[in-house]
Amino acid sequence: MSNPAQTLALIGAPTDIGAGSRGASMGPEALRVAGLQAALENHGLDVIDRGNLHGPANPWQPPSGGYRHLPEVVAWNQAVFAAVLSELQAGHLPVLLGGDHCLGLGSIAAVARHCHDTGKTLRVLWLDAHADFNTSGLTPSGNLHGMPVACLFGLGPEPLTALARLPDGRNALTPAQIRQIGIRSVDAGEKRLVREQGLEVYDMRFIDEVGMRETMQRALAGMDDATHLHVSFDVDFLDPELAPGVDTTVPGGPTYREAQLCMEMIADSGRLASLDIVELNPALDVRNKTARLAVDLVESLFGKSTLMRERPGR
Ligand code: HAR
Ligand code: MN
Ligand code: MN
Ligand code: MN
Repeated sequence: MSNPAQTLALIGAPTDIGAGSRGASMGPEALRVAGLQAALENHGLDVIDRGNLHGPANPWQPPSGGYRHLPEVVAWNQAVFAAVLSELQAGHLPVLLGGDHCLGLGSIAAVARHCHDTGKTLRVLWLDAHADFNTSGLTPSGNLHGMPVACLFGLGPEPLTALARLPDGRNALTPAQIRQIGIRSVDAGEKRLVREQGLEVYDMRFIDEVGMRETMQRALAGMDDATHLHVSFDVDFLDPELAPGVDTTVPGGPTYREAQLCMEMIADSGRLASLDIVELNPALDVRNKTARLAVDLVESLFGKSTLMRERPGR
């Protein structure tokens, strides 16, 4: 099965405005230096690099009213929303190069808008060590990269929830539309909210017990021709031994083979239609190895290994 859109548009969003450390602003360039475009072109994909979006500098201030840098986060997300929506409208598959994960709000809000406009059903896979489901009252840090999923559900500051609101007044996301995979660090209050909202979470304990194959079969179940699949790939999903170049490492993530299988099974679904690659922090990386691993995995996400053999049951 081929992907619904074969022209990829790379969109750089060089900011660390929602993070707890500086450096994710260098993420887009590190992914380019690691050869992202050429790697994807080698698999027969048409890839356009749109260059970088622009937005406010990081003022590095403490939280105010429960949020750090809210006006700047809003500005960056508005830019991401516009860029992602315009690529979708052009029939392209947007690949957001973050930047920290607060940008997942603008990206997925644009995808939800596009699905609303075109009658598609949205499915989001959130690959992350974290649930990113904090609110101003729950967050231990005020960092907005810990809150984008809650904002997409309408739980967050008005300028961000407004960006994620559909023309018919609904929020961009409901619990039925998202699957979180690889989760292993959730704050106490955040955990209560995740349960209350009924999020479908395949945490590391679940992956330990049932394996990545069964996990992905469940996460990808129930999609059809009308499904737009969005993957939000927070690089801290990966085990920090493999991927040290992130702000918030959490031990005990997926191994190299588990991560590959996860990506390969998404590729096999044939539904991938938009992607975020976020939280890569080159200031904390070792010889760009985390960026190179991210490129390797994204190749699998677009079917690198699919070329090698027919899989059973396809
Ligand atoms: N839960 C913590 C907080 O809200 C850490 C969030 C870290 N988030 C990311 N993205 N790195 O997943 O501050
Ligand atoms: Mn075109
Ligand atoms: Mn995240
Ligand atoms: Mn994370």
